[in-house]
Amino acid sequence: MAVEPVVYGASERPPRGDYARAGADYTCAQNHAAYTRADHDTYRRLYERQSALLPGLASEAFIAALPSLGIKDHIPRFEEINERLYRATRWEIVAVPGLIPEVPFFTLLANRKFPVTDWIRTPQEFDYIVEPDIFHDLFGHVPLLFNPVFADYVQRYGQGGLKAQQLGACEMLSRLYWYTIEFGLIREHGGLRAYGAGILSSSGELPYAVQSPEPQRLPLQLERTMRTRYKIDSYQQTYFVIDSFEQLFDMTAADFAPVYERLRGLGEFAADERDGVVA
Ligand code: HBI
Ligand code: FE
Repeated sequence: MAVEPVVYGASERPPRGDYARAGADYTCAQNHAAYTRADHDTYRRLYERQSALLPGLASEAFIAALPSLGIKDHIPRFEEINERLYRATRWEIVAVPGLIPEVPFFTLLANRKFPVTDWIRTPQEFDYIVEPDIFHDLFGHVPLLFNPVFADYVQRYGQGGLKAQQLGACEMLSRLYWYTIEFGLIREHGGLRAYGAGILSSSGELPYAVQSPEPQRLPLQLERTMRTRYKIDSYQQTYFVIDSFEQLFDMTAADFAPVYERLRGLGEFAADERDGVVA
């Protein structure tokens, strides 16, 4: 499909986080003409800096999948990515105005739709932004949706989320999302590599998560992970390590209801609490 010419700032930029433009399922249209030259330049610069950091730090599956994003010198049109993504794993990305409530989020994932924030950070926020913007979602999350095993895990996670919501267990399940899809590490060739989007889209946290002696790294274990609290505005103090994406997929085959019951009676771990078991 020929890449259509980019039109700059042809229409009013939707105010960041303007949820009035979203439908009942919290999705909205990506107004590609509304991005300004500065928006496209920010995307290009972020992509350039982050992709240069990947060798030796990002998982092989991520590095292999990244070119599937296609465009790197301006913000891609979602339909261009969806053409390839749907062919690869029957997933598609949908535009959202930002973070959305858990049930609509789980519902989209359960239907193999990944919500991608449609605005980009300002040049002033180049190095750090707390909430996920289009670069975090596209660069961090979308490439691994081209990986069939990981793509099936994310859908299963969404289906599990809808069940967790009925059991009042969203907080425990969101820790699993946090410590895998957002901040997960994987063992490769005897070393550690990042596969979590929050690490892969961060210029500072990528080397920190994989190389720093500061944080603790534990083997991913369902109950320990679901009992471990996390912080959203600093580097992680605990990372959980898997051996393969199959391990993630197989882990979510079980019914989590009895696990939630068992965990409800047990205490939680602080984000930096050490218990001696090292990955
Ligand atoms: N909304 N757009 C968006 N992206 C997310 O990653 C996201 C969300 N809402 C809720 C959420 N993540 C987490 O609470 C999950 O753990 C459920
Ligand atoms: Fe994310």
